[in-house]
Amino acid sequence: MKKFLLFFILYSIFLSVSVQAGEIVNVYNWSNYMPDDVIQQFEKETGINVNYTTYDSNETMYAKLKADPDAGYDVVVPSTYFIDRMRQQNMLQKLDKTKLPNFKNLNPDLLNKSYDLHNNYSIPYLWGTSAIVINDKYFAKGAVTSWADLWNSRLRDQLLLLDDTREVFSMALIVLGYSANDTNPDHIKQAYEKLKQILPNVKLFNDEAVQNIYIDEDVTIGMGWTGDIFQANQENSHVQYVYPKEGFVISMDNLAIPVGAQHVENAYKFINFLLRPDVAAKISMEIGYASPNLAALKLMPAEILHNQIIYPDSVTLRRGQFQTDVGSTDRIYEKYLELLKMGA
Ligand code: N2P
Repeated sequence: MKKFLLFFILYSIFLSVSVQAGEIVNVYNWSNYMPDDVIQQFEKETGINVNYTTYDSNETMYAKLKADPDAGYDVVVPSTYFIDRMRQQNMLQKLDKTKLPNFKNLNPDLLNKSYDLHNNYSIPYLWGTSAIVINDKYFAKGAVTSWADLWNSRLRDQLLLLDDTREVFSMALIVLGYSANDTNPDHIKQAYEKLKQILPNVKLFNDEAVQNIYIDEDVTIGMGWTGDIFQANQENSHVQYVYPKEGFVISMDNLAIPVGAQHVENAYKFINFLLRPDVAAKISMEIGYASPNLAALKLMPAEILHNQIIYPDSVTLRRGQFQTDVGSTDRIYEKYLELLKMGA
């Protein structure tokens, strides 16, 4: 009996170790960026466990991988401008597209861009914008139409700004008439000076709880990202998204496999699963960001495809600026954001 028990214990340890060793994928994604049931569906269909952790900014994810390339992440989701940087710094694996048959579902218009000319390192996941958010109980429609309006002294201590270096600076650069991807240190300094003037209006910087803050009306005006505001608007229809007349930023986030990934085959399976039309449609509709997956768009109802928060019309889209890498200038941006937040 004892021997049998010992054998049984050893056998179960062996089993659990071998299952865990092969059947896992470590996914490191933006917070609030994938529905739980998509993860569960993948686990159920494949038997691969998803070890899912989140980050709040490209900078956090990048710093973690830079400090420890063997951190064990198998899939990460950098924005295009970080794909560019990480690819150049040999932080990402070259992808074998034969392992991603669902790649064919992607919109060709969103592929082969300068940040990764042949999509050898990145697979588009979702795209979206950042714009003004108002609660129309407190701000009449049409009363706030431009980023510049957020500097109005009547908004003292009221604004939510995204806790994201490039997004905050883009707002100021656009107001000053510069590109959101400006690399001229003098322009960035001017943007910093401009942002210092908005500080008295800032109630908080946040990027992880944005939707709840607007739903609960803890803040009734500020900035936000597409998906957070789509979801907030579903819960509280007074939360509205306004595309500023001076222009706004368009960003896309992309699936990639870091060089240190230990479960590469599972990473491919996971990415290919996310590219499946039904899965991509579910993600886009639940999270509220636009899908780069053409086959998925075909599965979506008209009310989603015509939702102005997720899919702004072509005239509005023309005011969008696609976010690109600013190289080492990013350090200047980060330094100024720190200074700014110290004064907040
Ligand atoms: C997820 C935010 C990701 C958008 N909550 C940044 N492009």
